[in-house]
Amino acid sequence: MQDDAKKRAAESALQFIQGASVVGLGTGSTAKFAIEAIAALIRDGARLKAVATSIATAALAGQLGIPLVDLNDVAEIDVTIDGADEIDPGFNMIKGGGGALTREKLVALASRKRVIIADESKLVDVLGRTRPLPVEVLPFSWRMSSRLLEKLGCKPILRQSREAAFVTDNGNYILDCECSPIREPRETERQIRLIPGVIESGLFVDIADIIVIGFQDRVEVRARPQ
Ligand code: A5P
Repeated sequence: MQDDAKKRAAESALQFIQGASVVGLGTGSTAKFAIEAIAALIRDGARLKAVATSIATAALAGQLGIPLVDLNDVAEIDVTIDGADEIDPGFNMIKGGGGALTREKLVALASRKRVIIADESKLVDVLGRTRPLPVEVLPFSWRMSSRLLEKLGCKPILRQSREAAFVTDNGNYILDCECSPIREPRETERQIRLIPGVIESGLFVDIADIIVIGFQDRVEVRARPQ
């Protein structure tokens, strides 16, 4: 059922790629539905190239026949469609449940339009209630970064994968930080980014332009409040 809602949101988001030539492809189970729908457009003759936000997404896009291009080889991305872990009423988000937050943020920042797709379970009143905040850190100094995150009031846990530290596509670690509630996402983001060894945080502020929310029986398209 949740998959139906994700798929509904993903398919509705395709309206925003009309006229685009370069699209950003997000990461995760919701983005996967958008990637499949974009592949279908290309099979039907759409002339699109894509920038992937992760190795997993690049592999999926490659299998589906989507022409990929490196972020360094495009001046700009027309529109990016990606998922989210939590979205607050101001369109601030937590992302990085899949560990792709750094590339996701870079691709979003290189995009003229950012469309976020999600099922209704991702809507929250305050960030940090249902999910920890992922922070990507250099392995060399992860314990120091972790201690400094604790000083900000967070409880960081090193993400594990098969009994070893999870390693991102960039060769780094993820600290999943319980810092609930995140009432001032912009300020929290600023403070986290000042910590030595932090590569990127999963707080996405002023990034989502449009959110497309899939419900069991409908889709809602919302534009970011100004
Ligand atoms: C990947 O690192 C994340 O930012 C995803 O975009 C986010 O976790 C949403 O994933 P799902 O669509 O699988 O919930």
